[in-house]
Amino acid sequence: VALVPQGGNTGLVAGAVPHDGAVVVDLRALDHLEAVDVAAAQVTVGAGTTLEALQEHVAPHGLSFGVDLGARDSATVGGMVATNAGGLHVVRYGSMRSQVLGLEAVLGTGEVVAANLGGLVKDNTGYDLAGLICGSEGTLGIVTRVRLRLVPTPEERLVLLLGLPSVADAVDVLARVRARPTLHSVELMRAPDLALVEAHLDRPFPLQPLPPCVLLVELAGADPSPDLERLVTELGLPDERTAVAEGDPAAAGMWRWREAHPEAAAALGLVHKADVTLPAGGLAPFVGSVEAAVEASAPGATTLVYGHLADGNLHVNVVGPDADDDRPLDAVLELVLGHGGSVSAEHGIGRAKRAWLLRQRGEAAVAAMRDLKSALDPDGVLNPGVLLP
Ligand code: 2HG
Ligand code: ZN
Repeated sequence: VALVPQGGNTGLVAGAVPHDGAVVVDLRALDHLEAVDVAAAQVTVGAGTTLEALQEHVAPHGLSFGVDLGARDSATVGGMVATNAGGLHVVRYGSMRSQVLGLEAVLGTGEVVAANLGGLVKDNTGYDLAGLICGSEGTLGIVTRVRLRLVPTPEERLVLLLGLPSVADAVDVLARVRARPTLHSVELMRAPDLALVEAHLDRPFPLQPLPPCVLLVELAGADPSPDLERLVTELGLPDERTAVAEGDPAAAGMWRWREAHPEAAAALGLVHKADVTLPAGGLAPFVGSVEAAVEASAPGATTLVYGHLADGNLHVNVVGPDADDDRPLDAVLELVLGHGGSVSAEHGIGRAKRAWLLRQRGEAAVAAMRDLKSALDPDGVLNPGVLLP
């Protein structure tokens, strides 16, 4: 019987959607939290633990989890491992794979594999099974427990909004801040999309009139203020082009503008989603041409572009075309490949992007993936139809 592992059901590439009589394996009941190992700054949790429950569990110890994302109240650790989730702080801590020290998973054979659940930081004894299962989208094993690395909670957190004339200017700012150890996030937003978010949230954005391009920069650490002051002085922007939020509630208020982008798109209708990475040099040309590429195949469509600029990761949301009309997204992904990017940055391949895997990775890599799949799941019962074409 085909099995479809499912966590918080927050995936965006249909990787946890059952088809053809497949049975959903709902993992949310595996939500046990083991004691935090403060000396090692690690914790073991069940796969069904939500990101928010994990964050709340470790916070009293002055520790945080390195991955954060908007769906924190429902996304589960197991799903985040299976999809190698990225989120808001990849520039500082890396994506999910960088946080996973070990895991327990049930393979397609029924065999239970425990890979470094003890959390040894150094263990050079052969293949990295935890790293392999991370990002395998439920096709090699069903994750049941995870040993995670934790990070010290930064003492202070500052969120800065910068209004800029263009995406090229935003990429210049990125070059100025990338080396700062306080850097936690650099997120891109644009005026037309912010206007939609303003309508959705029914309040005005802090910078008026809306600048063509806005960067949200989060700096955190023992004292992030000098880095912030240096950046603001170097950029020499007029006062109405910057806004600063200090501390948690105010910072979360700033983040709301960025996190509400998917909701604002969904309020317009069915959203076609692309989650792509571009090399730094391709970011401005891509943003400059993506709307025209969509318009050519779907006249009148609304295109939102926003994302994690520091990772080269942009989210393109297209509203207007019918559910089964793949042409606008195909145009976006062609453009991405033309710029040397990736058709999936952090959401995975799922069912939605399967047709693109060969183009992205090439025959030899996909053949090696198939060989791994048949070794660990010889009967093909784990999430068939996901990831591999
Ligand atoms: C985000 O960064 C998420 O907001 C979702 O990855 C992006 O819905 C999307 O396209
Ligand atoms: Zn994202």
